[in-house]
Amino acid sequence: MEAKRVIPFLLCLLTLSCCTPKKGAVVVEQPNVSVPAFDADSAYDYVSAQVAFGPRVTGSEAHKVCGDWLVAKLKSFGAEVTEQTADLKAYNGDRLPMRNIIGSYNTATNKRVVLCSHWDSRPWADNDPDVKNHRTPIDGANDGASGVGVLMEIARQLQRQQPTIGVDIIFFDAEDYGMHSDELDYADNSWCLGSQYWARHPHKADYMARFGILLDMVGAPGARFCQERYSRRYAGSIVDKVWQTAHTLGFGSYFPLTAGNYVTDDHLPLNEKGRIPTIDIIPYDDAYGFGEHWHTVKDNMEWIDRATLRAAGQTVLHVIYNEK
Ligand code: AHN
Ligand code: ZN
Repeated sequence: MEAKRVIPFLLCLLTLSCCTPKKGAVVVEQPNVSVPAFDADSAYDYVSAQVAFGPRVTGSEAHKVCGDWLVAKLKSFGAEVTEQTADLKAYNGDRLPMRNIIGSYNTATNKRVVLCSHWDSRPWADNDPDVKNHRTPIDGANDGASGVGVLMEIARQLQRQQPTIGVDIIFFDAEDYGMHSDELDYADNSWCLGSQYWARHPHKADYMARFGILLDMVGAPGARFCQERYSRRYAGSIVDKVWQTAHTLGFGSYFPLTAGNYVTDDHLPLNEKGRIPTIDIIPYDDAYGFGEHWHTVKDNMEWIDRATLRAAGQTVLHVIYNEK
C-alpha cells in the first residue's frame, strides 16, 4: 500500500481505538510526524559540486578545497562543525593528512544518531578494464560524492525543521586509500583509516549514539542495496527498521530484503571499536559486485541518478524524523 493510503487507514484505526478505550487498555499515542521532502535535485547538485573540484584524493589540492567547501556549507546549514586532523600513513607509506569533518545538530540531547559517508575519492582506477588507467585517479561521483551529497541535503533539511533527536553527520576521510589491486603483498587494514581514527578518538569524549547509518555508493541507476552482512550481524534491528521504511515509502526495489555479502567499510570500526550499531547502505550484489563503474574512470556524473539519491535520502529522513 502506498503511504498516501496507509496514513488515512492508520488514522481511522487510531480514531476507533483512541476514542473508545476499553477499561485498562493502554492507549499508544501516535502523533503525526511530518517528514520533510528530500530534494533530489539539490542532492545531485551537491554531488556534482564535489566532482567539479577534481578527484578528492587525500592530501591533494582538490581534497583541501573540497574539504573547506564542505565545512563552509555545513556551517551555512546551521551545523556545529568539528574537524579532526591527523597525519596518517597509507599501507604503502604515502603520507595522508587525514581530515574528518563532523556536523552536529541539536547537541543538547544525548539521544543521537550518526549519519556518515566517506568524502575522499580513490587515488587509482585499479578496477578499470584498461590497465593504462590503473594509476589514474577517479571522479568518485558514486564512490564518495553520492553519499556526501545525500547527507548535505539532509543537513539542509535538518536546519529547516528540527527532529526530536540529535544528529551527527560525519564525513570520513581516507576510506578509499586501500591496497592497490595490482600489489602482490597483502596489506591488512589499509581501508577506512578515517573511521578507524574516529572510533579511537571520537569528536566528543565518551560519545555514544543509538545507532549509525553509513551511505556508500548511493547514486547509480537501479542500485540494489542488499542487506550487508556485518550490518545484519551488528545492527539487525536497524537494518529491519530502514528496509521496512524504504518499502513503506515505495522504494522496495532499491532495498531488497535479501542478504548481501560482508563488506569492509566505515561502519566496521563504529560497530567493533565504537560499539555503535551501524548499518551500511551499499549496493553490493554477489552477481554484479559494486557495479561495473566501481574503481574505474567511469565513476563519473553519468552514473548518478536522482531517483536513487532520493530512495536513499528520503528513507533516511523518515527514519530520523520518526525517532523519538
Ligand atoms: C573493499 O573493497 C575492501 N571495501 C569496499 C568498501 C569501499 C571501497 N567503499 C568504497 N570504496
Ligand atoms: Zn571505493
